[in-house]
Amino acid sequence: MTVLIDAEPAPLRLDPATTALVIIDMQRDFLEPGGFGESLGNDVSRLARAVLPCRAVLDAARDAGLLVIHTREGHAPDLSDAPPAKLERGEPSARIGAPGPMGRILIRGEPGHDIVPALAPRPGEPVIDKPGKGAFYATDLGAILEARGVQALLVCGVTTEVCVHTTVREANDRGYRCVVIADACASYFPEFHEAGLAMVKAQGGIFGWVSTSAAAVAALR
Ligand code: C5J
Repeated sequence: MTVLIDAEPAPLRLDPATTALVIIDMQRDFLEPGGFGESLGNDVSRLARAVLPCRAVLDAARDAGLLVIHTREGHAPDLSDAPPAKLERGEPSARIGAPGPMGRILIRGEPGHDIVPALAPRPGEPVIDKPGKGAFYATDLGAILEARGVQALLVCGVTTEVCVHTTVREANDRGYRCVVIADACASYFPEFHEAGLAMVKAQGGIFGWVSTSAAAVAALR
């Protein structure tokens, strides 16, 4: 059975059996004080608004039997998967790998790398650890989606114009229909959030569709 999701630039018909929810990088390092986001000088409180809408879509997706995938941006403790160009940015005391209040910044296995408790993955839900901004780069995401016959993605998470956008662009080029859930995404820069969403749906949906958590939940119930 297919469902119709209200979206821009136009409503989209989806088959829940071939649709996955992808929640991008809802990690303590980005959402809580003392992590990577704050080390870059950002006001991390701006991302909190995405948690409840994300949770609403997550609950509806789980109830509807969608494949749910979580991603985390981070690096190996020896930093072997982090390019120098990424490592050398920022104040030396607050760079990737530096010690912080939630452990080493953006390092796998450290408390800051965890997904926030409200959105904790359930056993069986794939968690994609990615060294880059896009969730397809240097990960198994493409193979997982292909193996499950996925054709469309509902995309939530942070930040809108960085990891959400990069992932949607990668997915769009791979042929996936992407629906970005506007209020379940957030940015440290409200104007970048708005511009990022506008870019997705412009030109007839050049990268995909934009919808809301309420519309996604209504479609999946
Ligand atoms: C950033 C992300 N903003 N998850 N990462 O560095 O968007």
